[in-house]
Amino acid sequence: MTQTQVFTIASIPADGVGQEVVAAGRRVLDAVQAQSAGRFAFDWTEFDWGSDYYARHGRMMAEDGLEQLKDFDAIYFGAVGWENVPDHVSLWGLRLNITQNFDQWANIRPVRFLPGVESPLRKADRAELDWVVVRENSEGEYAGLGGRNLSGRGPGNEVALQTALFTEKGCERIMRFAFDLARTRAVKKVSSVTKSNAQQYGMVLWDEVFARVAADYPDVATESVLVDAMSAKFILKPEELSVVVASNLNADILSDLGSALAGSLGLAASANLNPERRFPSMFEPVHGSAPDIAGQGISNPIGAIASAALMLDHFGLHEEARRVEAAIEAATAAGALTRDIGGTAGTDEVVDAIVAALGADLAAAV
Ligand code: GGG
Repeated sequence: MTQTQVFTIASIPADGVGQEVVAAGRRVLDAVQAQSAGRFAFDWTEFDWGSDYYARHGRMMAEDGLEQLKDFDAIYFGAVGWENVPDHVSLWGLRLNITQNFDQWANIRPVRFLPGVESPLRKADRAELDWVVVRENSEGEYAGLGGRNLSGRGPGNEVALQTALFTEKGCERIMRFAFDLARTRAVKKVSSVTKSNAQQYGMVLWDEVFARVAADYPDVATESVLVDAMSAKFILKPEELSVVVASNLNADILSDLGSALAGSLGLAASANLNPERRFPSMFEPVHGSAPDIAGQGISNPIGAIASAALMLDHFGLHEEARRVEAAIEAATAAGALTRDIGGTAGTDEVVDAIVAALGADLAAAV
């Protein structure tokens, strides 16, 4: 008898719709596990960290939270942000605490157009659109460097510094990651997002490293585009995109634009990777906690489920990852759509459709 391979997963649903979409992703992974005939299993541990935890303990996660997480194979995350905690406190206290301290320096955010989901882009009906935003996830504008001072001068005189950090090493590793990813794709191209006309230190270093790294990948096409022009390109010429590499803030903004163009922020998946695997990587939908719809059972689970597919890839379960992605497509094509993408289905109905599609594809294969 073959031994079951066990993957340990720390789940942190955290705030708002994070609770519903993590539960949805777990249901899909339960189905994948059940269909594996004992080949592999997921061993879940759930952590109740987040803004409710903050209300009880005055912090977003346990003091030794990183120690508790460090030996898991992966972290499955929901969303962070609630009205009882200032946004910068909740973000730095939980999500960024994990991404920064576990050196999850590569954040991949695929932009996928799904059948049955209307895009605000008319072009999406005519062209095959599929690109991935690679976000530098450890430094740039999110380095957390700066401070506030001079408040003693009185009201209206305070000063704040928010300093972006660009290191040659940080730029080089994310760019090599982007080029290696481009080599695995049908269109071998990397677009670098810059703003070096205005930001003459950090972004000029970014451009120089990009040119140097590009020279090692002569088989991959390149372009360097200002962030303002890139946002126009996302809308006007998205068919020219394959891998888009950008600094922390620029990539965050562009990936929201990308998922909105695909139909909804609720669809977008992401993986925060520590490629060296010194620490667990973290998988989460791009969207936040959505307080306006939380607890109503209507949130879109697809971003979280597609993030679970990225986690399967991370475990080396590539066939299963493709099956989950195909099941998502089958569900949307059949009209299992939440309200944000023009349907009337609730979260559970969409999960039911995805789980059914997984079962149907397995039945067809035997
Ligand atoms: N699941 C992603 C999430 O909770 N995001 C909350 C957020 O505000 N993130 C800001 C950022 O990642 O830049």
